[in-house]
Amino acid sequence: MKTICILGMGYIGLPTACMMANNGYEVLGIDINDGIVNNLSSGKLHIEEPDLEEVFLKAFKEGKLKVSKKVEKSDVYIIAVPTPVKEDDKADLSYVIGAAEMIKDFVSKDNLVILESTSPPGTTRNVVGSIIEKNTKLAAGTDFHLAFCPERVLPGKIIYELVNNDRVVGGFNEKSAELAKEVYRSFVKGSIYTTTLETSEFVKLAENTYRDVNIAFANELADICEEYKISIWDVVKFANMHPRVNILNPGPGVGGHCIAIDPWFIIENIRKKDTLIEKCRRINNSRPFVISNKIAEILNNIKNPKIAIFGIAYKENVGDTRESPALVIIDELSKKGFEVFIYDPCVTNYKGKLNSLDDSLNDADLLLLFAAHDTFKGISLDLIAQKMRNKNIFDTRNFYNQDEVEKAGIKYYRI
Ligand code: SAJ
Repeated sequence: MKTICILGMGYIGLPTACMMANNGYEVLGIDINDGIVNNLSSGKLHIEEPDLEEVFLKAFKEGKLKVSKKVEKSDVYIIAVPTPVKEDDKADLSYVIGAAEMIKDFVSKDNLVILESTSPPGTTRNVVGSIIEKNTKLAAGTDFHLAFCPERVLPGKIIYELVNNDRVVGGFNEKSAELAKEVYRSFVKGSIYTTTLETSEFVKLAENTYRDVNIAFANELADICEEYKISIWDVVKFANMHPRVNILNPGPGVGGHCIAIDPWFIIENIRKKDTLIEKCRRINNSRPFVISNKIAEILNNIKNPKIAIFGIAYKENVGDTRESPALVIIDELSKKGFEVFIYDPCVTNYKGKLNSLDDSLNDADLLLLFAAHDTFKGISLDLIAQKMRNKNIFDTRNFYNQDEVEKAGIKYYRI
């Protein structure tokens, strides 16, 4: 197998395409978005991610990675398109279906088709496999090979984790799994385990759900700690000194394109009602409202209150605002009549208005620290205090040191 066609040039498809192109394959990257295709075809990236530029430019300059809107005949087809969640909390498989439709006329005998997009169990077999089988009259597992290879990389560390993380590859049968394993082996240094299609689909969902449930637990503990007037941050720190305890951090909500979405895919087709998974999703989704209510209490007596929000990316040191709870907080605060100024030097593709540091801080009544970007460490607390009208910091990430904040004459509030 020498040629690979990858559908979806996003956060996962593009880095994967680069790695495969730099490790022996001729890769054709496909995207339905003209802007992305034009940019990549002229050597320009649309995603900010450490080390991505280097691997992309290598693949691009050596002619191993080409980008187009049109699928061509290949040995391997990899689908790496988004699977958002719909209003009814069910998976929106329209991009996966669209991608399968795009390749169905090209798949021929002995080709390998891989789904990477996080999907409800059964999607590889019943959606992707079915579309190809119906169209080609070829049988999955015998005439063509079918696999699910979920990505596990952390935004902000994508290239490192793409190479070093272990992978769990599901196959229609052993042959399909082994062939898919071989493709990833070209650049993955971690172990690659093989299993069935549905197990690997479920494993991916279980990983992200584990994190969501753990964060919901931390958020619930945070609320309880508040009643007891003890610090959740101390509780997490000390509890995690136990060798078998690892509580994650509470926060202003769970964002991003994975953890806030994937738990719904586990429960969407099951008979069991009232699941822990759904409860945890709802706890995490309620966080932006909890935070905005607390801010409203703090600023209760202030006329025409102005809030400076530091960081609206869904988490620290990334530029991605997808599913960011900050957007819900901004909406809530605006509805309550607050003037909200946004300072986020990491974010480049936000559709709303971003403000400068000065414009955000000048005469502000409260600084809300949402995403704990490293660059915020360089902004002195004295400068912050000097510019604000009323000096309040609400820290959702345990980012600031309370003593230092108070020494600068700022009132400090923390989850
Ligand atoms: N968060 C907390 N408390 C924490 C950790 C995170 O509130 O202790 C919040 C973050 O602020 C953020 C959200 O959760 O809003 C998700 O951040 P994250 O760093 O936990 O995860 P993602 O979404 O950036 O990446 C996850 C990873 N999954 C796991 O760690 C199990 C990554 O490995 C996956 O590849 C990725 O989802 C994905 O694409 O599925």
